[in-house]
Amino acid sequence: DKLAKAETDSNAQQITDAERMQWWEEARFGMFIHWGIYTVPAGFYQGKPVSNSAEWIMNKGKIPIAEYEKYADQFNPEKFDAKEFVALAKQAGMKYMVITAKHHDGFSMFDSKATDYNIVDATPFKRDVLKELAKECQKQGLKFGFYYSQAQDWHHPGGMGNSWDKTLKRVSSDEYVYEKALPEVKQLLTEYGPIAIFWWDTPRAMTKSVVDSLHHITTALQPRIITNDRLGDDYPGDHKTFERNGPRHQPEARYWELCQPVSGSWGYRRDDNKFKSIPNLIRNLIDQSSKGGNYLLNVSPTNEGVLKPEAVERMRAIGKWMDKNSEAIYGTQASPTSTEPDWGRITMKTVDNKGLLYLHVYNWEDGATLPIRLKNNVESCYLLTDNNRTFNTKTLDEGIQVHLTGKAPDSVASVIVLKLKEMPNALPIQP
Ligand code: FUL
Repeated sequence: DKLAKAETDSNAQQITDAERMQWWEEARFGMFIHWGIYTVPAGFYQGKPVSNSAEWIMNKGKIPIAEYEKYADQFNPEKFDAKEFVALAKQAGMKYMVITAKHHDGFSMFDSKATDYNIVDATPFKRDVLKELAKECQKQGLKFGFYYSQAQDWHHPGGMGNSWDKTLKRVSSDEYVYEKALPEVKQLLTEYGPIAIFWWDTPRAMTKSVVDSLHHITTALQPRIITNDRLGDDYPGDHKTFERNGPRHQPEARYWELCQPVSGSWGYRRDDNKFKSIPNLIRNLIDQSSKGGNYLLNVSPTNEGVLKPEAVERMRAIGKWMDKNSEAIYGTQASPTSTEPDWGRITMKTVDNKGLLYLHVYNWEDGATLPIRLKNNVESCYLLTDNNRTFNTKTLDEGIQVHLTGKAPDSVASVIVLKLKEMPNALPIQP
């Protein structure tokens, strides 16, 4: 059968982890999408706002299953256009997309064979949005992956988390796994083309044998797949996840990712106006890169299937900055020296055994000196967007000094290239 064949293929291919992770590590930037029937109540239940994150409304509002199910009847996002979403992600400079296939509420956003409680069978919309996005990503050259809530399922009587609906006749969690989670995961990995990422959520109360089964079919069916650390308690996955706030220092894990909503909530809520500012978003991307991590920025389609103008405006603005500066993001490594200098951030590449540093200057002042704690000789120093604009540097005992002149070329982050004559040699961290 398909699984056996896939296993043989995967044994034949045998790629190393580093090879498998390469595109992901170079990508640095992806789009996260939280979308489900919770966009119908959009954060409000019985006239009142419920919970910060709109996708939790069923749980936080203790909405009975029979009542929550009715949101599906009103889910008709007719303005949805997969092509536009993928194009926008690309325009922003994102290299991959991860979308909620099933969130904790248990509603499947695809034509699930395991349950009718899905977007095709239970809504007037009747379209498999995951299939449309998968196809469009392939067409436009974006890596594509799924978020899947494997443990929590507030709709299934064996799923974890629903303690408020007393009409629910509990069955064992194994029953849930074998009836719904496993078959759905299998379907997602066989009917949607190449799946680059499986983003598990959350590692609660999963038995070892279930974790092993889920892990096994995932990697057997898509040998190049990348998974996060949220499948089971002792399951490291390929990469570590940070949520909402990134690390202050470079984490020990080689591969890690910060996911963060562009506004306050993951899923769309109609009163959410906590949009992060454009400079903040661009600097968040730079910040993760400077510590060697990826940035998965979440957007929330509405019940009509579109993004709010504030979100679109932000994606485009990030894209504008990336159009000029993406060389300082893609394929870079963490800063070889202190991770949070007060003037900005540093990313780095190695070219011909020499350090190529990108200084992302946030606070630019004419005549100011940027201290870089490196003991190196400088080959050249110039503005990334204009290599005729060069800067004087000095190598002193306390490190390299870069002298800024003139006005800031970019009000959010101006990137200076600092080419070293050797590999970077960091001075000890100052006490
Ligand atoms: C969490 C979930 O509970 C949130 O709803 C959201 O999906 C976030 C990315 O992960 O664990």
